[in-house]
Amino acid sequence: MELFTYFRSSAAYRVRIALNLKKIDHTLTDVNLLEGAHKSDAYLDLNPQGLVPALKLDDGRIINQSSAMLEYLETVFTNKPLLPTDPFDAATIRNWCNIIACDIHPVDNLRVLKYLTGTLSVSEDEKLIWYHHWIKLGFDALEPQLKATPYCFGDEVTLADLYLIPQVYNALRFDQDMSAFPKISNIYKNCNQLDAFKRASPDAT
Ligand SMILES: N[C@@H](CCC(=O)N[C@@H](CS)C(=O)NCC(=O)O)C(=O)O
Repeated sequence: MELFTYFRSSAAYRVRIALNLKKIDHTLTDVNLLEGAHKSDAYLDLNPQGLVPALKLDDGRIINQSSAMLEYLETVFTNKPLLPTDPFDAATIRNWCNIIACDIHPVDNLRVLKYLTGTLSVSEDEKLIWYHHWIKLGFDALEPQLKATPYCFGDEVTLADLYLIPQVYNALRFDQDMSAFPKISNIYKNCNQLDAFKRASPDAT
């Protein structure tokens, strides 16, 4: 399959980790967000929202939205499960994923930050205050819940780790103070020891 990706896209980073963990044969095609490649007619044919990532299956069908991609990969490629079989445990992990995917990432996304500084003429300092506020609110909720032994839910990597690590990478890039989040910081360190996470990192792609 082919993943349309941008190295710093947190949503694409989640899917890159899954493709690596599940050892799925794939290629990465760069969509340069800074050059506006996601707004080209060719890319809008793939993803009408003009957002990265998009996943093209081997038969040419396209999946948009990283959560839908991860659900598809989890259903079809069962060699490395990323959710436990217990329904309550799986719901707990999805809860953590959604804190990141629904409540942190959308308000700190590139287009939102650009809207703040462009259309609303917010200063760079105020933009950072906005960014740090929403990250802190989400991480405050996650920190007491996560196990960090050594991953989010225990000794197996789960979907929660695939959402958390890209969000922490992004937070560090924006100089987030992580001192109140020792468990999140440990999970970040532990996951980044794993080859699948290393190869998916913006630093490696
Ligand atoms: N909910 C979407 C979010 C996708 C998204 O926001 N992608 C960002 C990069 S992480 C993007 O393409 N941003 C382009 C822009 O903001 O202009 C998903 O999970 O796929």
